[in-house]
Amino acid sequence: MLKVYNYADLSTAQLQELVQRNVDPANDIRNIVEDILTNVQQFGDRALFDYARRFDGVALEKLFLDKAELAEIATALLPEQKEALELAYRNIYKFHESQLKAEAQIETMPGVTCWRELRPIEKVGLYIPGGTAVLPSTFLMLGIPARIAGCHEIVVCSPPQKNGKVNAFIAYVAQLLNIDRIYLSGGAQAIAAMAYGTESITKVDKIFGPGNQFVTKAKTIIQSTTVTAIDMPAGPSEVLVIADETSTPTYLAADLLAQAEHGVDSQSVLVATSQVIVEQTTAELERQLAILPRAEIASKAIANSYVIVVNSLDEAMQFSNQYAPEHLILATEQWSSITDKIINAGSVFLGNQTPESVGDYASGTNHTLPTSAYAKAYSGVSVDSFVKKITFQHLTSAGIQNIGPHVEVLADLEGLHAHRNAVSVRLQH
Ligand code: HSO
Ligand code: ZN
Repeated sequence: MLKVYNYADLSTAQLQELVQRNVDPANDIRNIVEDILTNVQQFGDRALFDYARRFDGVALEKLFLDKAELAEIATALLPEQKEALELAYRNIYKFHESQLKAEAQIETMPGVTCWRELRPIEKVGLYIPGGTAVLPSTFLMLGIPARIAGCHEIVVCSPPQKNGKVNAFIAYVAQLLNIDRIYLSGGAQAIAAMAYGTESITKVDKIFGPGNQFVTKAKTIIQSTTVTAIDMPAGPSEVLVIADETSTPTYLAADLLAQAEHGVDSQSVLVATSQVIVEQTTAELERQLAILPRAEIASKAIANSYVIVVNSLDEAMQFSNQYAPEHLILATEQWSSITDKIINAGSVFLGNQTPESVGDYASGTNHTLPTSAYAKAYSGVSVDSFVKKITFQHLTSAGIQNIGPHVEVLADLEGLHAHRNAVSVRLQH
């Protein structure tokens, strides 16, 4: 059951311990992952076939599914399933499209103009996990901004099911995104394939997507050893819910459990100003948990979760900013009075009618978000994650006359004569 703490009674050390999570539990798997990376780098496709046999239990005939095969698999969908995926697609597309904005050209002084232009990252790799829950929504969350950004090549890897295929929902999303090939590779080996390239998989410039601790470890290793970038270091998913006497315990319990069912290492934190609400929520949580199909996973996550009782919403925000949650739910009618106090959070859900689930699937925001307090410095995935912003400048002859003498002085004070000269030769006539 949920442990309950009183904020006022917690020492700084205890607080620090409570907000601490994911202190690289995956370090002990480093050797295994490094082995996989080396094998894929050395043996390419052959290693991928081999790992599919060993880890996914399937003897693949070929490494990918093509457009026709994906279309055939997707015929299994019911009309309402297609409709829901299409609605999610449209909302996510609409919201992300608004992120593509051209910036103004700025004349910093007469004749000197600076600006930035976006260019897509040419080749991106999307990792769509298989695991205990297959998440076609993650495919939408990564594929849509990649398409909007205009990435030239989108490589998609997903672990094969026992029948050597991918799940029908993943196949349908591939159709929506106009992706014509899914590589049947999962785990650290898929990350290695996209980072190094193999005979059939293109080496990409940036890899996106969540995964288990092997995937995450592989991503952090390739980020520091190759020029391939990653979206962000991903840890177990988490939610922090702020509640007061205007909250509804049934909703609170449901939101905490929605997070908990993701994985045994997920964390759900309730920060409440009302002891009564806490008691009602924990009772409700027991009731709802008992009938969840994924109760076994969720109850382990709940055992790893807690409640903090605070004196005010301000105090709740203080704790939340220290925790820096991936998802923050302000489950109170007073939400608008505290939103400007939010400093650290991945994505925020305002009021009692805004469950995290809507953002996980379909409201339009991205669900690939910074976990493990990375929200202190990272943003969630967006179109920005798929582009580079290149700066440009142009000087007219009046511009170089205006700025040149000052740059000569600056070059002099740094003792860089060739720098000064590059300006001086232009000022002489
Ligand atoms: N809450 C997860 C995303 C997700 N939920 C996918 C359901 N499907 C991480 O933001
Ligand atoms: Zn979720």
